[in-house]
Amino acid sequence: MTGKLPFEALSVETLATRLSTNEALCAKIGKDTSAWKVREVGDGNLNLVFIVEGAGGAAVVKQALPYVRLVGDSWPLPLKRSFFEYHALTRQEARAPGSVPAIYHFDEGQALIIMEYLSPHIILRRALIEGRQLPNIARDIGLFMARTLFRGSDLSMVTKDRKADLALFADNVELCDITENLVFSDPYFDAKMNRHTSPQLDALVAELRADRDLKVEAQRLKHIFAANAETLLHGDLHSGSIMVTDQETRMIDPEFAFYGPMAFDVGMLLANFWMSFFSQRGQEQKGKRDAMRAYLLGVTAETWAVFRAEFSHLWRTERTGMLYQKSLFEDQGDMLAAEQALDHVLHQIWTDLLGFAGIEVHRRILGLAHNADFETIADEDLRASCEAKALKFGRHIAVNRRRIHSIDEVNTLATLIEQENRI
Ligand code: SR1
Ligand code: MG
Repeated sequence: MTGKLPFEALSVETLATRLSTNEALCAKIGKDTSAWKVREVGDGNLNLVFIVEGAGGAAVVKQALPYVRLVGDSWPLPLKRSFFEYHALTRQEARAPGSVPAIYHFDEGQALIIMEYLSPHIILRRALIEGRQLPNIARDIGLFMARTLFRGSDLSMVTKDRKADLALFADNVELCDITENLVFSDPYFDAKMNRHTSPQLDALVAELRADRDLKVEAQRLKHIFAANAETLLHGDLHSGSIMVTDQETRMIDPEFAFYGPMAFDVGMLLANFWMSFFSQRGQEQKGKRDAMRAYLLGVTAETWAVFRAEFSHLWRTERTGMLYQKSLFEDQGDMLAAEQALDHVLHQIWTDLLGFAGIEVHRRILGLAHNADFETIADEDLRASCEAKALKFGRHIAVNRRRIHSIDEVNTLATLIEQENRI
């Protein structure tokens, strides 16, 4: 298959024939296509994902579709998202080695990426729903975020290179548009594709949509998201974009990558841990989840601590970009000025991440794209009760983000809300 042929979606039936001459794939899994076994495993909202196993091994073939898979061809979406995913993966590998799957081949015309089959990894969201406590995720994800966000910014990069990269990713317009609408706006009015657990949440949803402070804050955050091209973001760093074993953690699916505020990836990620925390009560049929809840709050605290420590380390050792130049601070013997500036930068990330986290929680309960943490709770009253607590938590951290000073404060709030009786 070459990039010159017109785009055609692969299928389980056609994949072996169409990729039989792909050298990278054959080198990985073996040339004998009669031995290839193909499964389609995509459970995300947008793309096709195949696992192809041959006599010599296995690989993943991911292909974008010209529309949103979750909705269908009534919602067209450009194939070029695959181009952005490929380029984001190469940058993430360079900036945080070993944190993403290895890439074997990219075909722009067919919008497909052939990459490493991660096994026995499973999606982190799935592991958390099952109540599994992964020992390394906070460390691995904290390091990934600090390294990619710092090294993709003007704190580190040569300005000319960063501006060229900024221009490249600026074309990922349609994926940004999804986030701008689905995350920041739709949850706060009666948008067409929204849904929520009804009628249980109706009153609370009406209350939130009439909440002036919340709506203004959501739009202030959207303004930061759209106008603050600080670094190359993953852009969709939730627990469904991370694959894990007990030992290993890999980040996948950066098709939403673009230059935006550092706090966005961190906030979205932490929101997904807090949502997992509030969903645990709905998963307790097979046993209490007290230890899991404690684990999840520990993960949020450790992730933020690792992020801060690594970001601070990079600030002190790799600050080679045009921002906060060493020539103004350390080179003049003024170490404290550099530390003071670091405090400001980290404080801004902290304040903004709380806002992004709050609205990420809201959009997963009020918008189009829900998450399995809550969706797998079959008892709707129980699900609504878990969701209501999460909504209340999200509202508090978004609106009060400038008055919250530590992750312990946030986790105490989560614990108090979890223990309250509501609905
Ligand atoms: C229409 S796409 C809905 C969501 O799926 C992706 O994973 C992103 O999170 C997006 O917001
Ligand atoms: Mg995805």
